[in-house]
Amino acid sequence: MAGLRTVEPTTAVDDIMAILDRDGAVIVRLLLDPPTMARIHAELGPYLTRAYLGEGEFWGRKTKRVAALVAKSRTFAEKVAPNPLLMAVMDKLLGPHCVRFQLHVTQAVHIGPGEKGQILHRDDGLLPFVHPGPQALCNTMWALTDFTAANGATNVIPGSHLWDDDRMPTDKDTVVQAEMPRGSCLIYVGSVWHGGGANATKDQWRTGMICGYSLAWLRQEENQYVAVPPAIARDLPDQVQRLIGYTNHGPFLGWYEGQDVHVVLEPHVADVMPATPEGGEATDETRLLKTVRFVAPRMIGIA
Ligand SMILES: O=C(O)CCC(=O)C(=O)O
Ligand SMILES: [Fe+2]
Repeated sequence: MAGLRTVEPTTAVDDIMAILDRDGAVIVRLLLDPPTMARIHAELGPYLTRAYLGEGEFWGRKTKRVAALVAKSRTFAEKVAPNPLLMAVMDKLLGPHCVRFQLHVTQAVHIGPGEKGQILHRDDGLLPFVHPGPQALCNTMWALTDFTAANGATNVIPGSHLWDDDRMPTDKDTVVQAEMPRGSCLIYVGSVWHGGGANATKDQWRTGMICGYSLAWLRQEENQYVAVPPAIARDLPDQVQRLIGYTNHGPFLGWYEGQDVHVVLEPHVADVMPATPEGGEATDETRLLKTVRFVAPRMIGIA
């Protein structure tokens, strides 16, 4: 049974892909520097303080969760979500199955002293795909504090991404913890079995951030348009706007008024497209809409 490998940020993407193919997970050590992580921690601090403890076996009872991280931390939006190494990995992993990939979920997971281990699960269990199969999503877990065996470093079963749907984890399976210093990042594909670790410390909180990506023709786990509404998204870098979903998948999926939904973030576009004058000619915008309606069914072979 494979272990959990740790690589450096300078490691070739193909080497990272080979580890992901074999193990379903890999740790990238110090992918961001500790001062950047400290800045994110400071931006999220007030939200973590105010957050409620969870309820139940999955969410934990001594664990706080804070989502919508793109809206709450500018540093997360600029440095974590579009991280170049992660973009390169997602390009290789998800790229072959989509025109583009998207941000799927963001969530800080703040595990308190005395918390039990989270139930092991597959993050892609939310989607109706058969295992094994191509990855529909891939999540990452960033260490905002050091992740140690004692404070609840994420549990992973290396190699379990290849299991079929009938196989469940048992005591015989080797569970490895993703121990890593602050600023490091665990990349784990959607089908690998994993869960938050138990926090056996008396006084340490283990703080991590989930940042996940999925094929952009799927529904996102976290509704990014509500989490990051246009009024906030408008100020983000173009790449991040598109990553969170403010662009179409190919020409026809996710459009707004027949156009690339990115227009809602552009300053010259009215929030709602005006109606054409009665009996008037189609404007460029309405013409586009008609083209979409006409062409799309033919493209998928039903007309
Ligand atoms: O907190 C962790 O280490 C993992 C959390 C997790 O897997 C989840 O909430 O889906
Ligand atoms: Fe998970």
